[in-house]
Amino acid sequence: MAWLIKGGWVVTAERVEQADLLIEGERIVARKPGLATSSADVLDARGKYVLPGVIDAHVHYQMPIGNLWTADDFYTGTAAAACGGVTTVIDYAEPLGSGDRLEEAIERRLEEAGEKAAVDFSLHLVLLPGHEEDTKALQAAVERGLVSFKIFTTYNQRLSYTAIKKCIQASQEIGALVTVHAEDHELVMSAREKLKAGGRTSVRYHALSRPHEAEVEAVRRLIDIAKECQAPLYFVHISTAGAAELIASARRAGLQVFGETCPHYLLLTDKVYNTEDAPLYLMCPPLRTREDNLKLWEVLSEGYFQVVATDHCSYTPEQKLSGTAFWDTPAGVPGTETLLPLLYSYGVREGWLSLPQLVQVLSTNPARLFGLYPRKGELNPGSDADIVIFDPRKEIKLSAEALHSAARYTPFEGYTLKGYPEATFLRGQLVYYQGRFLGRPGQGRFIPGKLQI
Ligand code: DUC
Ligand code: ZN
Ligand code: ZN
Repeated sequence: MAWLIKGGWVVTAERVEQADLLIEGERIVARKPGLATSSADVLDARGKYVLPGVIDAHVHYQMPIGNLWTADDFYTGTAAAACGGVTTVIDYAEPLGSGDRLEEAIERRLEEAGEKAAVDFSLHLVLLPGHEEDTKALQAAVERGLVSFKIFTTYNQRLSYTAIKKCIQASQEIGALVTVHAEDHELVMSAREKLKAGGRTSVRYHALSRPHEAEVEAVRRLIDIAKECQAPLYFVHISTAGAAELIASARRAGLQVFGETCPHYLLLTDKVYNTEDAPLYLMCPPLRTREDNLKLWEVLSEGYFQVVATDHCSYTPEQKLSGTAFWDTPAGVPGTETLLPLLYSYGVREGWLSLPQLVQVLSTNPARLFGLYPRKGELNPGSDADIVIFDPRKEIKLSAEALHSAARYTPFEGYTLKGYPEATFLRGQLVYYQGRFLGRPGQGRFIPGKLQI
């Protein structure tokens, strides 16, 4: 099967240029103006952008929490992803407890994802207390293609700051990248206890229960550790201006500190917690203020954040509304399908990001950081033919009805989008075209990460 994508504006991390793309089988084989062939299907891309497939570097599909499961499994989650121009997702292999062997957690997750995924996938490996000591298992994980580890400073899964230092050192020796959910546990717990003591337990108090300072303090301490170890460190879902500034200044000082933020932290504020729909917007860390939104855009625009991902963790409205307090409402929002069009409309059109920057933060940078480059994140001959045709003139009002996640709602309901994906190719196969998903479960492959040395 061959495709010729003709006459579009090809956008890469470096530039925008008018060129044709020739796809044969699963790969891109040529990129230049004026390509012609009689043996390929032709897609007319005039007036459209041709982008490398988006990589959502932070998703949670098919995840149990208490006696609930996320609404999206690997099939519905990745089908929705394809409809948003996302061709690779990075989910998590998570051990059941500190006693669970990492190898088993990895094989379990590979099987779950492999059966159902409709786009390609990679996995971060969650480490629970004690796993950081098992350097043999960490090494084996890297050899299996899991080149990034995930740790927490809060929740039951948390590692102490001392254990985190060991983890960072061990990972550095192996060459793996540590990614971290940074909220200081003591500060979160003390805010929670104060609210509980005052009877302020509803979701209205969610933002106060996980204060800005908790994120800022954890980021500050972790940057100090990264500096001491001279090691790289990646912060997931940064939500506050304070943490963003710390990451920017660490990078200015030459540290290998990486930052990720999410569309909800760029666009939404904690005002929604005063509405009836508050539970639908509950995620951790919580939404912040307009000033935080603006600082995050600024830091992203200046290149101090490397990745925008979604932390897609979807529940239905019924599941979200089943809680009674801020601590027992399932945390997380859907987002993968709307990642690209939101970032285009509110990032590129508003002047925060150039088109090459859009490609950097949604595709090329996550591909590089998580060992998928140049197979992913690039539009060169030899790269996988993961391609989005994006129509900058298509205007829509976002509505969950037109989306594909099993969540059946979007936190961005009613947002106006100018620019929307028209087609998505996954390794040369058309998996989405003009509103319709054309792929199938199990079509997605595990892409082993490779350390870049
Ligand atoms: N926060 C997380 O850290 N993970 C999943 C969902 C959420 O809200
Ligand atoms: Zn998290
Ligand atoms: Zn997450």
